[in-house]
Amino acid sequence: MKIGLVGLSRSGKTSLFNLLTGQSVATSTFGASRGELHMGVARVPDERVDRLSALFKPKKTTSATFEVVDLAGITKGERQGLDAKEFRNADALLHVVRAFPDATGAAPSPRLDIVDLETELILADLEVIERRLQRLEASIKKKRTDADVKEQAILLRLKPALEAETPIRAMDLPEDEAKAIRGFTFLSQKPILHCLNLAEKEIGRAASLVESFGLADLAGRPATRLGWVSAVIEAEVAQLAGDEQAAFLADLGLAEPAIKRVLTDCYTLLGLISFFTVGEDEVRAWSVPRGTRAQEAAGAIHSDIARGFIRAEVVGYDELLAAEGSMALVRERGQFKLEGKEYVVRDGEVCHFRFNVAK
Ligand SMILES: Nc1nc2c(ncn2[C@@H]2O[C@H](COP(=O)(O)OP(=O)(O)OP(=O)(O)O)[C@@H](O)[C@H]2O)c(=O)[nH]1
Ligand SMILES: [Mg+2]
Repeated sequence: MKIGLVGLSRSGKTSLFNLLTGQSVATSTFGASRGELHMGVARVPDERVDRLSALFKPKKTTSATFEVVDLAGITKGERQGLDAKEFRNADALLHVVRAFPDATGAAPSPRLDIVDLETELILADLEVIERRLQRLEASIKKKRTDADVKEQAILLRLKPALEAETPIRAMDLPEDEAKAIRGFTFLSQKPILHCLNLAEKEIGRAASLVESFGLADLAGRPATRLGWVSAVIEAEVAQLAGDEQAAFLADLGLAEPAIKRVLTDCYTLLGLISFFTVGEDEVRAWSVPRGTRAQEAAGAIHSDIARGFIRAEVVGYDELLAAEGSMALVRERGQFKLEGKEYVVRDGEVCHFRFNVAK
C-alpha cells in the first residue's frame, strides 16, 4: 500500500513524512519551499506483532508497512507537482492541512484549505479527461471501436460531475466502470484522509475536531476521513525513549503516538486488516483489504502460495496468545481451524497456508 502526502505549501507534509518514516529530511522554511519529492517506508506499529515475536523468538520480525511519498506543496492554481508518477499510483491520499499559525502569524483556515485542495485534485482529473476525450474523438473518427466508444461514454459522464465539483470517490460508479478507469489513476478517486496539523497548544481541540473547525459537512463524505497530528511536537516525542515518551505523551494529553493514530486512520480509510504468519524464521504482519479470501491473502505472501493453495490453517490471535504460542494446545482446545480458499480472513488471525506447486 502506498500513501501520497499532499497539501498546500508549508502545511507540514515533510514534517509528517519524517515522523512516519523516521527519516530526517530538511523541512521548508518561510519563503523557501524545497520543491523535492521524498519517498520512504512507514512501519505500522502493532503490539500484537511484538507479543507474537516475544512468544516465537523468530530470527526476524517484520511489521506491515506503507510506502509514503511526500510531494512538494502545491499552491492554488499551481498543481503540476501532482503529475509525479511516484505519486499517481498512491492507494490513498494523506492531506496535511495547516492548522497552526504560519511564520507570519497568519491564522490557519483548514476548512478553506481542504476545499481548495479538493478543487485542485478535481481540476487535475478534468485536465486528464479533456486530453483523453480529444484523443478518443480523433481516433473514433478514424476507426470506430467499441472499446473507445465505451471509454468515451464513461468519461463524458465523469466530466460534468467533476465540473460540478464532485470528486470521483463520491460518485456511485458501477464496479465495471470504476475498474475501467483505474488506469487513469484519477486523484479525486483516491480515498483521502484530511489530517489537520495542529499547533501544540491546540492539541486539546483534537477531541472535537469536527465541531472545533466547522468540518461537519466534510466528515460524512464517501471514502473520506478526518484526522490530526501536531507534527513538530510529536516528532520531538518520537525521539524520546520508551518511558520518557509515555510520560511526555501523557503530559500532552495524548493516548498514543502520532504514527499509530495516523496509520490506524489509514487502515480504516482503506478498509484494511492485518493477519499474521508465525514461525522460527519470521513473525510477520500482512495487510489486506477487509473481506479478502484465504487464497488471495496467500497471494499477498507469494503468488505461488495462492496458485498452489490447498488449505489455510487459521488460529485466532487471542487463542494463540492464551496457549502461549503452542499449536498443540490450540488444537487440543479445538481452536485450530482448517479453511478452504473461500474463507474470509479476519483481523488478527494467524494463518499458515498449505500449498503445493507442481514442478
Ligand atoms: N508551529 C508549528 N509549525 C509547524 C508544524 N508543522 C510544521 N511546521 C513548520 O512549518 C514549516 C513547514 O514545514 P514542512 O514540513 O516543511 O511543510 P511542507 O508542507 O512539507 O512544506 P512544502 O514542502 O514547502 O510545501 C516548518 O518550518 C515547520 O517547522 C506544527 O505542527 N506546528
Ligand atoms: Mg515538504
